[in-house]
Amino acid sequence: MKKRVFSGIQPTGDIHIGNYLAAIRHWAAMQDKYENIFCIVDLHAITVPQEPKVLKAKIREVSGLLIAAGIDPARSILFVQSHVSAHAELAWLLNCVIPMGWMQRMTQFKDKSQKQREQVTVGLFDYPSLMAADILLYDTDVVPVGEDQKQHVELARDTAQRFNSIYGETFVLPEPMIPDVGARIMGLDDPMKKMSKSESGSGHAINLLDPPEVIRGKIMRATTDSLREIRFDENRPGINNLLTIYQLFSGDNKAEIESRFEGKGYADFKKTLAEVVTEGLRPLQERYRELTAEPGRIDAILKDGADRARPAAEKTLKKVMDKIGLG
Ligand code: AQP
Repeated sequence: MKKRVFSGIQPTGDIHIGNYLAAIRHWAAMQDKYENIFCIVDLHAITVPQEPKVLKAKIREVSGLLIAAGIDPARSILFVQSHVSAHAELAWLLNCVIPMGWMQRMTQFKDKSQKQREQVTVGLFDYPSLMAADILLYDTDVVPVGEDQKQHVELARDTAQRFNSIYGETFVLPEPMIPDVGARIMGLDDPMKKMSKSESGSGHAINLLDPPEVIRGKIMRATTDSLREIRFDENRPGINNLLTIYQLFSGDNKAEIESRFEGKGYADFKKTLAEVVTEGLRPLQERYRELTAEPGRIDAILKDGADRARPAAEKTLKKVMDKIGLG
């Protein structure tokens, strides 16, 4: 029996190479090894304000990008979270099991609530409970994510354990799967901050649909340091981040890369990096254009995905309600 993978992505902002290198490309690569469910988590997206028309369009855009990046709807289930109501229902039930103290320790809420200030919603605080519901509904074994989501997957596991110990064996305990390289891609303008969709600076992130000249401009302006040596060094976050991006797109090892750029300047390295990233994204961009030229194709894939996800989700929800004594 193959293990089950579940992972999600928010249809917010522009999907960037951090999302791609740490999560999406691994999802695509592991499709034969695991049984896969990938979810466009629109209920998570509304934990911060969204423009309704933009949100609707982003759901299609992100779905199209996942398919263009290699998620095969024949081998994997791809669907939109709000199309399967069991996600919101289980989140409520888990709210009544998760202690407040666990939620108060979540660092992403602390970071995001500082950005939102007076607009912070209860939903933003409750985000990890909904994420636990997403994962636990499908008897998930493995959750491939970037480093920033590790704490939330651990909370899902702790929640499963707590529920099982109160009500008896119910949930499978999920494990996070974090890549060894590229688990946290940093912003090009500020390599101390993780690359993020919600950062506004035009030089912050390389987006998957950026044209070559935009990619080149962002990389040429990327923050480095006043040293000249092109070497992997965690104490030099700017150049280290660019080299990591180079490593992941080229597939070469660190020693090969360092010797290739020995004695070269930052400008030469950045030009080559821009070419490698542009070439790495070209097939994905072409497939995305082909896919979006066919009206209704993405909607049909998403409907089929929800129809395939729903029975498993409803079965788990019913089991949980029975255990709690509801209905
Ligand atoms: N900078 C990053 N480096 C590595 N992995 C990252 N991920 C996000 N940013 C980086 C991973 O991408 C997957 C999907 O992300 P998401 O949209 O569900 O969640 P997020 O972490 O909230 O993404 P962003 O880009 O930071 O968006 P905002 O600004 O809206 O918060 C996840 O596996 C995530 O770990």
